[in-house]
Amino acid sequence: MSKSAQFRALLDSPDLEFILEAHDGLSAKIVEEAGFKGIWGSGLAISASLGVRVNNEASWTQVLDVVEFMSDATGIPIMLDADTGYGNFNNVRRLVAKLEQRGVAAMCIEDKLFPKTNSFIGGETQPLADVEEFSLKIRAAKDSQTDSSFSVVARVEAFIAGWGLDEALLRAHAYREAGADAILMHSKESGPDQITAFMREWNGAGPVVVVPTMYPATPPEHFEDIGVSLVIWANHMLRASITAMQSTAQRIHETRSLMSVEGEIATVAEIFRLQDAAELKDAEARYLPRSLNPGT
Ligand code: SPV
Ligand code: MG
Repeated sequence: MSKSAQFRALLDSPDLEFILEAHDGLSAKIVEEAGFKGIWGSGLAISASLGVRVNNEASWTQVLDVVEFMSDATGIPIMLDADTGYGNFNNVRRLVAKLEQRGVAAMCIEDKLFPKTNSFIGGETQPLADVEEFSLKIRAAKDSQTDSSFSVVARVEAFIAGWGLDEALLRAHAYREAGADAILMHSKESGPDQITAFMREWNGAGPVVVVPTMYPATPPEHFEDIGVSLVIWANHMLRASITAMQSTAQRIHETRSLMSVEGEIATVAEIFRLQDAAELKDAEARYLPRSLNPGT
């Protein structure tokens, strides 16, 4: 199955599925090795790993380069968090073409304005996109894809921006009607009540994706019970690496020695394994003339 077909199957399967954030080739590979069936190419995590803010400070082609490394490094599908689509319908059409070329299975776009602002920073003051304009953007994305399995997920920011259930439902139905393969309903409340209320009224009108960053204590069974299709663990590889890197940097700096961390961090051999250095060694034995390959 192609990566895009694999991702579509995650959305359409009756089972609750999970994908985890990655932000570069290495983290993507680690997510795959852990057993996940898909990867969230998080805008927050990719921008943070590049040392910039999430407000579209990294250009869309710079993000594309990162997601290409992620795609090359893995065999499971990636959904790119494409923020607001980096422009209007026309920018989105070109984005879809480029994502397809790079083997990215899906993209998620959100109904806010370019340049984007993070949903967890002062959300109430964030203007939403016009419903018709955003619906047509989804339509343009769906019309422009050449791989019929490429998925477009429409993210509704109504709850984030302080609107209620009616606005969330109106937008979700409009985007589904426009061709979205799934709806991502976002919430920043500390419990799942907004999502639960939405799911009741939505009544199975299409696959729903959620991002429980702010309601992490919700048991997975609850998402199953209310009919969610896909859960995104949106930033946990980045956060884990920040904690590990801060601690390692501090300890090496304070002790002026590597012995404070040696034995607790990945070995150099583990780096080589993750890079599949063994494959290159095999290839050298086959393709390098013996005179240039003294190791054989
Ligand atoms: C991201 O991971 O970049 C997201 C999810 O968009 S959130 O940060 O929850 O808005
Ligand atoms: Mg994002």
